Amino acid sequence: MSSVQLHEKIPNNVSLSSDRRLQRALEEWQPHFLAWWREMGPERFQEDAIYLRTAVSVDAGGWAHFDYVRMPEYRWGIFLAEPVPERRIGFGNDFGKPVWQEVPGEHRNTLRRLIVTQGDTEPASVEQQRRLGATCPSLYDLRNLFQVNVEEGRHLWAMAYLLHTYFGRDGREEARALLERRSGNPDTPRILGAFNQPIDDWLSFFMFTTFTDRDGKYQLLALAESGFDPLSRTCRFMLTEEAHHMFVGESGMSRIVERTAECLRAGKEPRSAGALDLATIQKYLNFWYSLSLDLFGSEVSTNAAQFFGAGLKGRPREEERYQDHLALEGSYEMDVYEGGQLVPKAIALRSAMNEVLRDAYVEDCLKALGRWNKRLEGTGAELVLPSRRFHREQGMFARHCFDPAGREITEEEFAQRRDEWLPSDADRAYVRSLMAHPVLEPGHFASWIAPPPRGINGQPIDFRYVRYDEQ
Ligand code: BYC
Repeated sequence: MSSVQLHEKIPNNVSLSSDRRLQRALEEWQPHFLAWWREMGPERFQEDAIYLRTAVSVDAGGWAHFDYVRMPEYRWGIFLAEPVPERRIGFGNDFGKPVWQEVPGEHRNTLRRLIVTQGDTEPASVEQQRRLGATCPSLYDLRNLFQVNVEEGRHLWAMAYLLHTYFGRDGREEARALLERRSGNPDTPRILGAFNQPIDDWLSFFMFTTFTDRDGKYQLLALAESGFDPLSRTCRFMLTEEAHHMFVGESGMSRIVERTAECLRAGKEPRSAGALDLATIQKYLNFWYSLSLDLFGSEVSTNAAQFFGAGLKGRPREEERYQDHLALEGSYEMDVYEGGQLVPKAIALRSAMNEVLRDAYVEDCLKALGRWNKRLEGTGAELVLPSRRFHREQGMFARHCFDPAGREITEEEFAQRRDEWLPSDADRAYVRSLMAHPVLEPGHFASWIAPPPRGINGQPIDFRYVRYDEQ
């Protein structure tokens, strides 16, 4: 097993000290990262002690250590999952050949683009969430937010490491640019759509961590299959952290839905009881789910075919789930536009890889929804996933309008009914009014969210997860 160097300036399990040039390059990047964190990381609470989990080893059981940490002192490190001995490329044109430990020249640009796109999302999400501390529903939730934020920071380190190590000068420039783009800034936006949307309230935060982090899970699963072994190992370790982010989203939403269900069962209108009504929850769900569907790219994509053919980005759990790892002959049936009409067509499987990945994602989202709906049992109400054609900005449905059931409608009808389906200004104002103040008393929770069933790492629910103003 590779040993973990925890006490170096940059904690790592990649023997960083044996490569002085790389170590120097990353040590030069580190202060820029910290300056970015101070400028664009969480507002307030930077000097407070937060009960955080830090990666200390990469083996299955004991990689996490919990303690109070000030966020700027978090031990952001470089951790790769253990190598799989004799690993071979699992799909595409080079199927069966040994995996690459260096970047093959012919795949250099494509691979760099994939890594930059992945890397760009990590700081973006921290920027999007930076103001949430001011309206947190409890210390428990505040701590979870910061845990997600520091781990996104670590994921940024993971991608910056790959760029510095394998892409020379271009890689160093790209790593700097990851710290320079800004979520939502029209002049220097983040690369992907969903990462330029503000996340200024906790309903959006929990929807984002349920649906957008779940895109992260599927993209990481696809990149974990990569023939470029350092990327695969990096993504495998990131997936262990990603699971916690989805837990934060899904359990946060469950607790919101539980509060709403309590009101409904008691015959109270949720808004009158300081909770969230189901119509508002559904609209936020529609919004974040549709933006997250966009993150899988076009239904028919030559990029996706190229990524697969080159052995750079596979299908989740390629070896166990699929028999044909070349995907040269199969096809995928989907409706496509021809002469303005949607008609069923068989698309060459490699060109449909974005849709294959999106299918796995949708199936996983349905499971999350099923768990939320369990909380609503007995109320006669439920939440649903809208059609994947609804409110799309990428892919073939982007130039058309659909209602949430997937029925094609005119632009005028969409504009007229938009506020029935997506958060209106009034909905956003209501959500903001519910979340106007932070709840910072240990063990207390805002009116719109139920307490969690248990605390973090065996601690009680009223534990001081954030020791604010104690420095
Ligand atoms: N917004 O063939 P197309 C995560 C661009 S989340 C804006 O349709 P392709 C996380 C595309 O770049 C996971 N632009 O798509 C979660 C291309 O541009 P160029 C992040 C978009 O290339 C929460 C053009 O449209 N990881 O980790 O097959 C918190 C046509 O491309 C969008 C990855 O995404 C969009 N939504 O697939 C923190 C994995 N969609 O080349 C973190 C790496 C597409 O014409 N990225 N475009 O300039 C990829 O695998 C692919 O780039 C994509 C797109 C799946 C995103």
